[in-house]
Amino acid sequence: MKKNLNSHVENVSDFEQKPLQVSRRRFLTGAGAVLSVPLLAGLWPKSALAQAISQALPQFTALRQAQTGILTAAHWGAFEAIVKDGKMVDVKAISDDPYPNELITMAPYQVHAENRIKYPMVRKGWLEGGPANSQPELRGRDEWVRVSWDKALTLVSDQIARLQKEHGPQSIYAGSYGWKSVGMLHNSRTLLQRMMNLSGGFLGYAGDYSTGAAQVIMSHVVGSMEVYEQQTAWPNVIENSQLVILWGCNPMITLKNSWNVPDHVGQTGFEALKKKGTRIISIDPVHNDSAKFVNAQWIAPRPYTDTAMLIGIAHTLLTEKLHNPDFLKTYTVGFDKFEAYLMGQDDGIVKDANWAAEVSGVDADVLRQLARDMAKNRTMIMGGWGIQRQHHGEQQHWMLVTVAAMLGQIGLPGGGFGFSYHYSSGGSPTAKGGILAGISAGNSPKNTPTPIPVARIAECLMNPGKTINFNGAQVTYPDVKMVYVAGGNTFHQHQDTNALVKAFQKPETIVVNEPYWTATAKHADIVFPTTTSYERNDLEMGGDYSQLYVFPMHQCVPPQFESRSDFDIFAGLSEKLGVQDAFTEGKDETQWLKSMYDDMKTQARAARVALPPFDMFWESNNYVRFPVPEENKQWVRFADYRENPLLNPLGTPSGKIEIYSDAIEKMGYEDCKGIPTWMPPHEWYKGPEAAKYPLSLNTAHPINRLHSQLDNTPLRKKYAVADREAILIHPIDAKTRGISNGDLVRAFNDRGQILVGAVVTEDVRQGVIRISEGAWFDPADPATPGSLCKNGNVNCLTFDIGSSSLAQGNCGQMAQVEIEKYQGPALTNTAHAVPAGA
Ligand SMILES: Nc1nc2c(c(=O)[nH]1)N[C@H]1C(S)=C(S)[C@@H](COP(=O)(O)OP(=O)(O)OC[C@H]3O[C@@H](n4cnc5c(=O)[nH]c(N)nc54)[C@H](O)[C@@H]3O)O[C@H]1N2
Ligand SMILES: Nc1nc2c(c(=O)[nH]1)N[C@H]1C(S)=C(S)[C@@H](COP(=O)(O)OP(=O)(O)OC[C@H]3O[C@@H](n4cnc5c(=O)[nH]c(N)nc54)[C@H](O)[C@@H]3O)O[C@H]1N2
Ligand SMILES: [Mo]
Repeated sequence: MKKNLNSHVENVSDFEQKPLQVSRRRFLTGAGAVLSVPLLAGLWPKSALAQAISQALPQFTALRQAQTGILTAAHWGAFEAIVKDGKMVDVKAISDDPYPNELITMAPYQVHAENRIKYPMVRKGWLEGGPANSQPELRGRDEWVRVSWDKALTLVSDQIARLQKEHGPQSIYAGSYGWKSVGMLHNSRTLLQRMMNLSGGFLGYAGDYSTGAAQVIMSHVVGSMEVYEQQTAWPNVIENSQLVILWGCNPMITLKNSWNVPDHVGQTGFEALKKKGTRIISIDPVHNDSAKFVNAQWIAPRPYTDTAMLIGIAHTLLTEKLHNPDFLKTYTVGFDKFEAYLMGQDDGIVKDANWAAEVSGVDADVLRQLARDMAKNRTMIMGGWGIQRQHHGEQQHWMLVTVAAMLGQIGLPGGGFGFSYHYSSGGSPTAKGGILAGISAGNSPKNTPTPIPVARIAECLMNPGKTINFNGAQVTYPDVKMVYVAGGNTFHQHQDTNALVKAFQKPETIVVNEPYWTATAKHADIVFPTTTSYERNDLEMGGDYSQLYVFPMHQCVPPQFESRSDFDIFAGLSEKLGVQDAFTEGKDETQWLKSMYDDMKTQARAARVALPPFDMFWESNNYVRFPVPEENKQWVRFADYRENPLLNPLGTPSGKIEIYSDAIEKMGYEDCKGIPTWMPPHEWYKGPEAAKYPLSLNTAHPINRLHSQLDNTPLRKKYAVADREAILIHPIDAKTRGISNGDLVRAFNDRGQILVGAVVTEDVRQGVIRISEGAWFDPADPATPGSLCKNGNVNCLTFDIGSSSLAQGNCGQMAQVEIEKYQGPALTNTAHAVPAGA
């Protein structure tokens, strides 16, 4: 079976296509597509092609008779947009979405949001002083000046050309991490990098915010990033798993959105487990929605202590002889070293269930029973990623694999572990057809600098010349003079926002492409107004792992105000930099889409799946759903390794699962050793900081948003409390502080303070507070560092250090905090307001 795309890394491919003419006018009027049904009807069932297509894709002809709107798609699903008088007014989910996501109903509000950036804008200080005298301390509170497109493009291209010449590509950070919108052509980040590669290169990043720690440690332990791999297929899990452990995993929420267009098959898997009555245990400091949905048993540890829990479980497995020595011998290396650690041979500390209970706050008996239940049953451990977005976050997934290896069920039907059941429908069986390749970033020039770990950006800006460890290598931070963001929201994604404010005062020039006045846009010098995906034509796959659908994304409404697509913006900059032909390859939007489609069609033909010609596909206002081969429905991760470890070795140095990694041991890091190890985190309930800040923070991904996306829509009414981001507080913690449901609360520590609205609930463990990531940063007084964020951006409270010398992942899911009832003056939330002059 084909290996899956790494869903965070664009499928990079180059293709030479003969541009074919499709009428541009027809292309732009997506609504006209509805009229073309007779064309299809005329073709069917006469020609051989039509017969081949209807055989391979029965859905393409059978579905979508009663079309009402314009078919498009988003991270939250595919839908038809209803447009009246040039305005998007409503949406309708496609009929075969098994779990339509309410977030699609926000599309009209995305297009017509009040805080759209309307025109190219330049910050006054920068416009008057230029990059050398721009008064960078005014970023985030300066006035804005409207300029023409030509002027804005010239200002930016002049800086790119000058910096390339005077300081080289390392002076321009154009990594631009972020979730942008779906679409294989209008991929803002790739387009930015394409333009930069053609005009001299740029400083990029390594890793991501999602799985920074896990993806690096897993490469050493199982030989691949693992977190973005296809999982044992759902039908196989439903049939064979007797016990499912959700370890820091909230799939019914996180499956709502995907990197590509979601197929929402994952939710049907959990629903099937629930119907069958499969036993499920959720291990999470929060009684999350998934645990409630599947009626799971809830075990609530102290946050950030999962590694200790797992070590305690390992001790029970070993001492009660519940482990599988044959599996460990054949398929793993280094268990003896881990065993010595468990038994305390070096440090004199026996790490049994009692020891783990003392660290994690979970009863030793519960841990012992958990070990026994896991050993007795066919057990699938589904690990989420919040547990690795932590200091020493590498250890959690390493320990999950170690416990799974001790159980010896890896590679068996319904057994082992899976780190992507909660993400983009891992386990949704892979279809057979073609895969769309997006536009590529092209080749990097020879003098391209070494990328920095993505979450070290603020430290990099503050410390040019500093060298850090990173996965056995060293990275030296260059002197960054320009930051270019397209498709990400740095002021949401990054930890320790108040430190970021300072770091963002370092570069000479900051450029942002954005549809909205986010905090990142507000902290820039030059802002290009960008279209939403509903204002342009594109194509996208549906189902990241399943590759089940190909969706057309028809333009629904014209570009709003003076906004332009990222493609047009970078084509414009390329023109000024003299590389326009190489950037566009002489193709317009239509020609790009047709060439991508044709390339995929060729692949599909090789897989014996006939596709309609591009024009017909586009005009049908329909999507393609590829067939799913029966054998893929029973696919088992690691089955081939289990069957023949010599023929199918893992990509690790030993070819086996590495419970001990010689490669890591030799790196000699204090904060990531050769075996999985419990190390107290930077901040936690037993650390010295807990005296002042006793509450442990949980920053889970929001139920009704994608990160910061959609915070500026009416969906907010569903989750905002007193018009701020919600904070979940245990009744006892609330009572001792005199806080009631609905109260305004100030949450604070030494790094920052935020205003949030209280939800008093027993759904959180005592001593834990939850504030979801993604509320837009809105400082009460932008001139005073660390002033109260009026909207509740949780990253004002988190700290900005790497997970360890190994992965340098972010630690967004932890911090010690105190809260109090807010007694200060009434404060208007201005997070979604437009700045002065705009
Ligand atoms: N404390 C804490 N912090 C976290 C996390 C956590 O768990 N806790 N999670 C982390 C994780 S896993 C992630 S992935 C990051 C996510 O961080 P981001 O990916 O930065 O978050 P988004 O809110 O999706 O930001 C995307 C931005 O792109 C813009 N955009 C959308 N479409 C387009 C387009 O077509 N063109 C352009 N130019 N812009 C567009 C949107 O308006 C939005 O501002 O956050 C990380 N931060
Ligand atoms: N609705 C929605 N879906 C999304 C996203 C979104 O923003 N909104 N973002 C997408 C992205 S980019 C990503 S990376 C994934 C994120 O997927 P995850 O990283 O798995 O999601 P989180 O919500 O951060 O964490 C999952 C669970 O871990 C728990 N948890 C946190 N800390 C601990 C701990 O110390 N111990 C234990 N045992 N549990 C803990 C949280 O309470 C939460 O219920 O989701 C994707 N899906
Ligand atoms: Mo993520």
